[in-house]
Amino acid sequence: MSLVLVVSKTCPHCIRVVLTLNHLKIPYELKYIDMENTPDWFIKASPLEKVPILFVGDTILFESLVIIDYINTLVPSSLLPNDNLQRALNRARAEFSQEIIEILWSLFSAKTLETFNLYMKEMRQLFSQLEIWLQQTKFISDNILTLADFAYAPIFTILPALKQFIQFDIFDGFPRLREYVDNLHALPQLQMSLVENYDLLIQKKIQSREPYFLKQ
Ligand SMILES: N[C@@H](CCC(=O)N[C@@H](CS)C(=O)NCC(=O)O)C(=O)O
Repeated sequence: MSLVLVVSKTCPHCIRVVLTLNHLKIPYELKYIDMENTPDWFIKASPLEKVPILFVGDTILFESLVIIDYINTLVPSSLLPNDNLQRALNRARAEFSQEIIEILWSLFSAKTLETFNLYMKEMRQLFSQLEIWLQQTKFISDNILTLADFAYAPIFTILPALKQFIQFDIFDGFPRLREYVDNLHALPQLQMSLVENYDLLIQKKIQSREPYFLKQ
């Protein structure tokens, strides 16, 4: 069955799907769309008008975590644990990453010091949970890389792209999380899943939101 993945270049939900396909060496066609100017065919195809969507033949899959779950079934060696409860836990921890994406983007778009501090507080609460999990296992849900880690891998790629603009240490007080993120960023599959001018695109996107920390 042919796989056609529709993404936008800076979307973390999309990069996690590209990464999973690349990691599992599954052939696919990639279509980029501009979210500022979405084509009609995309609006018709995507139930929530969001990327990513995956065409599996004529069937359209949406929701990135569901898509990577499906992709994982296409190969004999699964990235999910065999045990039903551990598999459910893996999915639950992957779901937790959705919350982090939301707050991270809000943090990097915050217009005032007050909202920035508010999002930072929320972010640090979520980080505390990740730090607890990462004290138990090397990766987010196991001592080996599992599907849940593919959910987290693209989230923090915006940090190296923005390093010249950031004067705060988001991982201060979270040593295991810092280590985990460094390990994820060292994955060659992740770097090859980012578009060539990714850093520049992220910088432009954040600058266009005129966040508080850029104005200091
Ligand atoms: N829960 C969805 C979220 C997808 C999502 O929020 N995608 C963003 C881009 S990263 C989007 O398409 N937003 C609509 C827009 O930019 O107009 C998933 O995991 O796939």
